[in-house]
Amino acid sequence: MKKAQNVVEKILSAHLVEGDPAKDAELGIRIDQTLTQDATGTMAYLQFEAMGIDRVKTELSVAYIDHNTLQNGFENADDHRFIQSVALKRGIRFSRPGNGICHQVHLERFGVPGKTLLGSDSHTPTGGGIGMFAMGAGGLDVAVAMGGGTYYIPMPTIVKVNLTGKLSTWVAAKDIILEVLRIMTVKGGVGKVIEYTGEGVKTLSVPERATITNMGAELGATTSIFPSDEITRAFLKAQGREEAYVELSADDDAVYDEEIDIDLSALKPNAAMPHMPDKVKTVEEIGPIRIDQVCIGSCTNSSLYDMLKVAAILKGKTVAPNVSLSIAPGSKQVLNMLAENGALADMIAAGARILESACGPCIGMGQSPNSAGISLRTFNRNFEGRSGTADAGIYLVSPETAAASAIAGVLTDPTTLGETPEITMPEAFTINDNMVLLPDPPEEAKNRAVLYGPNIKAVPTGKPLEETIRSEVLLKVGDNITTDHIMPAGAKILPYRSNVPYLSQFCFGVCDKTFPERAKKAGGGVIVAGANYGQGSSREHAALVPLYLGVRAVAAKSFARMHKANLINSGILPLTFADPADYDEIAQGDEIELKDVKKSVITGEKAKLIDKTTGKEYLLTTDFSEREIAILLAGGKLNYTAQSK
Ligand code: MIC
Ligand code: SF4
Repeated sequence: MKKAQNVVEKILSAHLVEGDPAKDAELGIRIDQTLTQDATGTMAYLQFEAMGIDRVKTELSVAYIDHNTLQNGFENADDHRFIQSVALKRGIRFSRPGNGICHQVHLERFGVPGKTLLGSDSHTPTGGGIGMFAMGAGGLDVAVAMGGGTYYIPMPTIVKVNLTGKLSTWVAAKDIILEVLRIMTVKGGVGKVIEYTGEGVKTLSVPERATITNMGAELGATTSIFPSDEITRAFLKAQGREEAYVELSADDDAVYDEEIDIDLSALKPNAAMPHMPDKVKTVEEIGPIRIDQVCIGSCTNSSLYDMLKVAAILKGKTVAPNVSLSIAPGSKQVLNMLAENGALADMIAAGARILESACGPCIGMGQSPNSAGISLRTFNRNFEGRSGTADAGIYLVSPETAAASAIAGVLTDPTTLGETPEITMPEAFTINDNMVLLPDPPEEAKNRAVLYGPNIKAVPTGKPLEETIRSEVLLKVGDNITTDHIMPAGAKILPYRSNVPYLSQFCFGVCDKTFPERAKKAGGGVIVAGANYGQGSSREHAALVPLYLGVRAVAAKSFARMHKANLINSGILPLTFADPADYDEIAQGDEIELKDVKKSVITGEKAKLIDKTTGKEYLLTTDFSEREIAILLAGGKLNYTAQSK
C-alpha cells in the first residue's frame, strides 16, 4: 500500500532529483518557477550571464522591479535597464516598476498549486498560500535554477500547525502568524517546513494564507504551505486562472514530525515589539502607547482584502495630528481596484500618504520615522535600524490594528471599535497584465544587447580553500544577527547593490562602524557569532561583501539556512562550535589558527581552532555534503560551476 503523505511530501516526491527522504540529510529538487527582485536581481543576472546559458530552462521565470524604486541617482534606473535587457533576452518575463511587490504579483498572476518556486528573496514562501512549495535563496542559487540546475535543501522536519475554530471579528491572519512566532521564536523554524492543516484552514482566504506563509520566513523556516482547496480554486477563478487549479491535501493518516495546535477563536490582536518579530504580546497587554507613524503595506499585508479593510476603517475619519500614515498597495491590480471602487478616495480623504506599489518603507526606502519615533507597521521585520532611523521602535501589527491606531493616535486594540465594517470582495479581479513584458522569441533575442551601467561592478569570487587558515577574530557578535546587521539596506545603501566595493564601507555598520577599515587593515580574518547567525533576508551581499573584505570563515553556535548556503556559495567556511560554551572563551582580536582545516572539511572530522592569544583549543563541526565540500574547496559556487563545465 502507498504510504500516506502530507502536502510537503507529495510535492517533494514529485520534484525529487537527488537524495532519499528516508535516509539522506540533503535533498535535490527540481525547480519549476523562479522569481527575482531588483535588489538581489542584478547579482543574480550577472551570475547567470557568467554561466553562459542562452535561455532559462524553467517553466516560468519572472524578474520583478520593486525594491530599488527611489531613483535618486542613475543607479536604480541602470539596474532596472540591465535586468530588463537580460530578462527579455534570456526568456524571462519582466514585471516593470510600478507593477507591484514581487510576492503579491506572483500570487495574483503566476502562482500554481503543487509547483516549486525559488526566489531571490526570503519572502518567496508567500506562494505557500496558494499551495506552492516556495523558497527563498541567494541570487546565485536562483541563477543556477534558471539554468535548469537542481536546488538543494537540508531534509526538512515537517511541522503540522493544526488550526481550529474561526478568527473573531477584528482579529486577522497577521495575528495568527504573530502567535506562531511567539510560540516558535525566530530560530524555531530553522530546518523545518510548516504545513497548515485543520478545520480553521477553510476559514482563511488565499491572501490571508499568504500573509501567514510570508511571515513564516521570520521563523527561519525553509518554507510554509497551505493545502490547495475550493478556496484556492475560487481565488484562481477570480484571477481568471482557474485552469491552474489542482487540488492538494494531506492524506488522512499522514504523519508529521512535530505538531502545534492553534485555536483561532482564542486569538486576540497581537503586536511584535522592537526589535524582533518574535517579541510578541497582545495589543491589549502593551497598552495605548503614543505613536508617531503608521505604515501599511509590504508583501505581508498589501492585498485588496487588507486594503479594503483599512479604507473602511479610515472612511470619514482623519489621521491623528501626531501620526503620519503611509499606505502602499501591494500591486497595480490592488491599487487599480481601490481606485475603481472609491476606497482609494476614502484613504486619501482621511489623510493617508499614498505610496507607489513597491517595498518602500519596509526596506528603509523612505518614510524613516522621527528620532526615537514609534512606528506601527503591517510589515514582517522590525530589526534595529532597518527603518532608517537607528533609535526608532517598530511594532509589527495587522492592518486593522494599524488603521485603528492611525486614527486614535495611540496603539489601539481594534476589538474596542465595536462592529466590523462589511467588506465585499469582488467576484473577479481587474486583470490587466500590461506591465509584464514578455521575453523576445529566441531568434530575435540574439539581437538584443545586455545593457550595463557604470555602477554595475563585477561579482567578487572566492579563492580555493587553504590547508590552514591563520588570522584574527575580526568581530564577535551575539545571537540572532540578521543580514540587515551584516549588510544593511535602506535608501542610502540599497541603490548600490550592484557595487560590492562601495557597499563594503557599510558592512556590519549596525554592530561596529570600524569593521570595514579593520578588516581591510588586517587583510581579512574570521567572525565569531552566536546562534542563528545570518537570519532574515536571502541577500547574498551579506556573504559577498564579507568575502570582498577578506573574511575566510565564520565560527558560530548555529546558522540560518539561506545565509549558510550563501557563505558556502561564496567560499566562506561556516563552522559550528561543537560545544556552544566555547563561544564565551574566544575574544575579538584574538589571533587564531584553523589548523589543517582543509583536511577536516574533506574528511568531515571536527576542525581545530587554536586560539594563539590564550593558548586554548576548540573543536568546530564541519558537516558538509559532498556537493558543499566540492564548492568550498573550489572557493565558491562560481569557481565550482566553471570547473565542472
Ligand atoms: C528584505 O525584506 O530584507 C529583502 C530586502 O526583501 C530581502 C532581499 C534583499 O536583501 O534584497 C529578503 O528578504 O530576502
Ligand atoms: Fe519587499 Fe519588505 Fe517584502 Fe522584503 S519584506 S520583499 S523589502 S516588502
